[in-house]
Amino acid sequence: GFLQNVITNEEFIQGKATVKFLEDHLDLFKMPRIFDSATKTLKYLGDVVVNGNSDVKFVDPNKQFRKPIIPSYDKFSPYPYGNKDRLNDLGRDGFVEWLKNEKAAQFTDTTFRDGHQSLLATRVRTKDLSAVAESYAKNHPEVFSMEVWGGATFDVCMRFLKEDPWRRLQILREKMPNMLLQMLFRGSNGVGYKAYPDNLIEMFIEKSAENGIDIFRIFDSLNWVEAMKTSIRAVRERTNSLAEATICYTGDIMNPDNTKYTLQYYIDLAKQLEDEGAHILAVKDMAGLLKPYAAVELITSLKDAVDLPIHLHTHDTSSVQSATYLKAIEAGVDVVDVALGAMSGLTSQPNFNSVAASLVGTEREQKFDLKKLNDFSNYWEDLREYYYPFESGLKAGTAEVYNHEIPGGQYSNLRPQARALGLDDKFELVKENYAAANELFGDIVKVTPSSKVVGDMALFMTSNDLNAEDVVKRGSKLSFPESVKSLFRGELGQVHGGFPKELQKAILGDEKPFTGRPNEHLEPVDFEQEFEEFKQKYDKYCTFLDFLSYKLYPKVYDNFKKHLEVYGNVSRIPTKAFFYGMKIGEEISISLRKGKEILVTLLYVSEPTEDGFREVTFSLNGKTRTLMVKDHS
Ligand code: 3PY
Ligand code: ZN
Repeated sequence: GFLQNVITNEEFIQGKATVKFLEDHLDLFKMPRIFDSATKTLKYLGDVVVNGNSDVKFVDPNKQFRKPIIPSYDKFSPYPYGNKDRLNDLGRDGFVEWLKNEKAAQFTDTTFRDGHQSLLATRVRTKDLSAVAESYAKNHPEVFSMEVWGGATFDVCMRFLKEDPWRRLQILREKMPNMLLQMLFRGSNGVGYKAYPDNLIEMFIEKSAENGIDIFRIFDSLNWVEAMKTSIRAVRERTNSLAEATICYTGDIMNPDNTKYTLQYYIDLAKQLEDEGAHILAVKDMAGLLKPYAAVELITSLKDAVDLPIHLHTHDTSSVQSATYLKAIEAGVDVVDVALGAMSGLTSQPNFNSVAASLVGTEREQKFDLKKLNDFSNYWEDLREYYYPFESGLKAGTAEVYNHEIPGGQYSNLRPQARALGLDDKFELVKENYAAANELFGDIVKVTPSSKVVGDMALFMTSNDLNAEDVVKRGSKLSFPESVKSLFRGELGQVHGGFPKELQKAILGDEKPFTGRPNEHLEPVDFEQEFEEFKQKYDKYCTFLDFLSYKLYPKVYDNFKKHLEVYGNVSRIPTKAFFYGMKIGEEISISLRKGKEILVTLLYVSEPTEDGFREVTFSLNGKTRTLMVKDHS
C-alpha cells in the first residue's frame, strides 16, 4: 500500500521529494480502501462473535438453516415488458386509463416492504431482497407493482440494519427495471413519525422519484386531506410518478351503530382526493377491519363516486381478508395488495399465490406462472428462518381485531413493547386499553403515527392501573405521555370531528392547540447552507441523499454514520453472520465491492484477558489476522 503510493506520486517521480516529503504527505499512509474495509468487516464479525448483535434479543444455538433457493431465470435475456415500461410508453394519464380498462385483477406484491414490516419487524436486509429481485422481475412481469420502500423501512435500515435506505432503493431499481416500484409515504410525516417542513417533504419526494419510486402511496394518519395536499402536488409537479392518494379505513360501515366513519364519510374523502389530483385511489385497511360484505358496499360506491382506479390494501389479522379481496374483485376493485405465500397471513397481507390461483378460469384472472410464484414463496419460507428472533409469535388470526382495531404492523410490535415494560402478563388488558384510549380520544383513525399515540396511551393506562373513567376523573393530575400531549396540541394535524374538549383541556392546561397544519409552523430547510454544514460536520463525501436521511432522522443517522466509520459497510455480510456471528471453522465469502471477494474463516476465540479482551483470530484470504475484542458480558 504505502510503497505503491509513494512510487506513483508525481513529486516523488520528478525527484522533488525532500526530507519533509513524508511529513507533507501523510495522505500517502492511507491504505487502499479495500484493505481498510476488510479490516472493518473483520472488526464487525469479531464483535458479533464475542458480544452478539445487540438487535438480536435471543439466539437459538441449535437453529438449523436451509439455503434459500433463487428460482431460475436467464441472466442474459432482456427483461420482459412490465408496467414500468407501460408507464413510460403511455405517460401517467394513459397509464391510468389503461388500468381502469384492464379486465384482469391486478396484484401489488408487498413482500419487500409491508410483508416483512408486519411479520419480521421490518428486519429483512437489502442483500436478501436484491438476491431474488432480478429473477422475480424476469419471471413475473405481470405483477402490477412492487412495494419496496417507505413506511418503517427507512428508519429500520439505518437504525437496526446499519445500511443506507437509498442504496436499497437504487439496487432494487437496477434489478427490476421493468417493474413499477412503489413506496408508502406518510404525507406530512414523510417516512417519519412527526411533521416535517413542506420543502423537505417536497425534496424527499423528488429524490425518491429520481432514485426509483414510480408510485407514491400518500396517506395521513388522521385522514386529514389538508396534510396530504403538499405531497400529492409534489408528486404531480416534480416527478413523472403516480400519486396514489389514500383513504385509511377504520370502524365498520356495515354496523348501524357506527355514525362516525360511515360510507358517506369515505365517499366524501375519495371525492376530495380526486379533486386534489390523485392518479389512483388507495383504500388502506391497515388493521384488516374491512369485512367481505363491507368491501362490496365500499368498492361499489367508490367506483360510482370517483373516476379513479382503486387499489385495496389490507392486513389478514382476522384471517378472513382473502374473502374481502374476492368480494372486492367481484365489485370491480382494480388492484389488491398481497404478499408471497410464506410471507403472508396474520398481520401481513393475504396470500398472493392463493388469491391469484382462486381467480383461475374467472373473467378477472391474471395470468401468472403459478408454479414459479410458488418457487418464490419457497425462497421466502427458507429465508424467513434467518430472521427468527423478529417473529411475533402470533399463531392464528383473531376476531378481536374488530374490537381493538390495532393496525397489523403495530399489533406484532405491541407485545414486545408490553414485555419490555413488564406488562407481558397483562397483554389482554393492553388490548382492551387500546380500545379504551381510542374512545377517550374520540375514536380516531389509527395508523402510523396516530396509532403509536393510542398504543402509548394504552401502555400508560395499563402500567398505571388506570381505566377510562380514572383518566377522565383525574385528568389534569396525570402526567400524560409526550406523544399524547403532542397529538392533542395538533402536532399530527386535526382529527375528524375534533378532539374531545374536556380531555384536551386536561392534557394541555392553558396551552393553546394548533388549528392549522403543523407544518405551517416549521422553518423551511435552507438546503444549500444546511447541506454544507452537514458535510462539514461529517465528511465531504457525504451525499445530498445522506443529508436527507440526516434531516429526517438526525440521531439515527448520526449513529449509523458512526457505525459505518468503525465497521464499514456491513450490508454485504451474509445475514447469518450479520445477526449471529460465526462458528469456529466456519468460512464465509463476502463481496466487498463488485469483483472484490474476501474469504473469511473464524479460527479461534481466546478466553478473556484480565482487562476483558478476547483475541479473535480469523483467516482472511488465507492470511491469519488477530483482533482484540472487548467482551461486554
Ligand atoms: C406505515 O406507515 O409504516 C404503515 O405500514 C402504516 O400502515
Ligand atoms: Zn399495511
